[in-house]
Parts: sequence; structure tokens; C-alpha cells
Amino acid sequence: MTSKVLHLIGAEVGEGASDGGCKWGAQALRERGVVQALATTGRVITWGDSVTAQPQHASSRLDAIEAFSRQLAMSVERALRQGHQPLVVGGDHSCAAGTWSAVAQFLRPEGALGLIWIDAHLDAHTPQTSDSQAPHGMPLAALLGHGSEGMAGLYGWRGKLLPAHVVVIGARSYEPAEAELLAALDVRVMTMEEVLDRSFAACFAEARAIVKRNTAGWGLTLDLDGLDPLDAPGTGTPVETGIRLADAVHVLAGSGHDADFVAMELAEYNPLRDFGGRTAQAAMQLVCAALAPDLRELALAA
Ligand SMILES: [Mn+2]
Repeated sequence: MTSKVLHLIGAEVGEGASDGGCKWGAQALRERGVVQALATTGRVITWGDSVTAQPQHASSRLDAIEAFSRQLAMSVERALRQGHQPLVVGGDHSCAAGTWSAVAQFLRPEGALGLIWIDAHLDAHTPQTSDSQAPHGMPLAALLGHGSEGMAGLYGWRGKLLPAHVVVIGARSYEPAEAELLAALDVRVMTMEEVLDRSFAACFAEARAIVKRNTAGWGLTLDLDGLDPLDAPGTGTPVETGIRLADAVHVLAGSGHDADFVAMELAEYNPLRDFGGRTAQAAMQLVCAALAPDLRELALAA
């Protein structure tokens, strides 16, 4: 796994949110040196495409996100077919629909996709339940098969994620309709209350076991607002009392060593709210920890 090229893809989308600042997240992280930071881990890095949402060619916000999702999915699928490990750098979290649809499509001949979803929110609205109609509140529902054709039905099939293969960690701000959908589907949601009670390490270990069970591969989508705003204030929609950075770095370290780990996504970095660049630093620490090669393995090979 560690010999795979780490293939960064910029997901330049902010149209999924009410505050569009996340559109500049990928570019800002690139300017702040995310490629160089990852290169210091010893991995071979390539920056593939940057996919940009084009609202000027769309009739609505949802329409823009649907077109963007198709584009992003094509880029992610291409990276996977090259044998690379994609790291999608958002962008608001609506990018998850494109990213994980592509991963699910790629894995489909082998089996199901497992996904750990770290987030303060549930992202489980559909156009029928959302007051704001903001697509970044809909990607998890879409991947579970509920939502608009363009978000939920990419590649002509629904249910990219089966409820038994996804775990949400860190949820603390959501609406009843979202919780009801996930409860009806029997998706495991570890609320922030549970994380504080059991520790992030214990929750992540359980989640990892769940997403690896009966799946062909698993991934991690990290909404930066899952972190505590004390450590990561520059996000699209910050919510008090999240996972602390030091904890997250420690626990996520080495996720990418797993032979079944297919891809990672980092979302909701909002550089317009990131005074001093603290959140960018946090984001880079997290991806480096999660995706650094196994040093023991390198030492054995040498
Ligand atoms: Mn999210």
C-alpha cells in the first residue's frame, strides 16, 4: 500500500454551502505547502486534477453540485485505475458524493466500500428534508442512495454505501430528519458525547473494524469541523466541542498502512476564516499522520 503514489485531487467547490469560502480551500492548502509536507513523509506525491465547480453553467446550486460530482468522480476513478491512492482535498463536503461514488464504482467488482465519516454534522439531508437546500448537508444520504439523481445516482446505480459499512464519528449538530434517516437505515453514529465518553481512540478502533467487515476496501472522509474549533477554527461550519487535534493526529496515524485503505478525503477547510493559518497546519498534520508510509516497512525493505 505504501508504495502507491499518493494522488492529490483538488475539489474546488463552495457552492454546496451557504458560505462559499471552502471553494478556495484546496488552492490555499496547496499554496501553504501540503504537497511538500506530504513529500517529507517519503511518499511519492502527484497533484492530479483540480476540479472546479462551475455555477455559471448551472441552473441551480444543486445542478452545479451534480455536474461537479460527475467531474470529480471521473478524476478520482482515473487515479484509482492508475493504481494510485487518491487524496481529495476539498472543498465543501458535497465533494464526498463524487469522491466516494467513484471509489465504490471502482471497488464494485471486488465488493463493497467501507467508510469512516468524521464530522460535526450528519450530512444526511435530502432535498425533501433540507430547509437550507445546501448540498453539503446531503452527501451521506446521497451515498446511501437517498437524494437527487445527480448526487445519489452517479454511474447509474444507488447505494454506493451500505448502512452496515459506514460509521459517523463526532456528530453534534444535526436536524431530526437526518438522525431519523440514519436511524431507520441502522447506520452506526458515534456522537461527540460518545467520543468524549469512550475516547476517540476507542471509537475509531471500533469504526475501523466495522468498515473493514465484509468490504473490499475502506476510506476516510475527514470534515475538519469534526475537530474542535479551538484547534481548527477555519472551517465551513464550526461547532463547539469537537475532537482535539492531538488526539486525532495520534489516532489517525498509520491509517494508510492498511492494505485495504483505498482513499482519503479532507473537506470543509475555509481559508477565509483561517486567521494565521492554524487550521491549514492542523489539516496538513492530519493528512501527513494518516498517510505517512510505514517507517518499519521501509526499514525492512532497505
Ligand atoms: Mn460534512
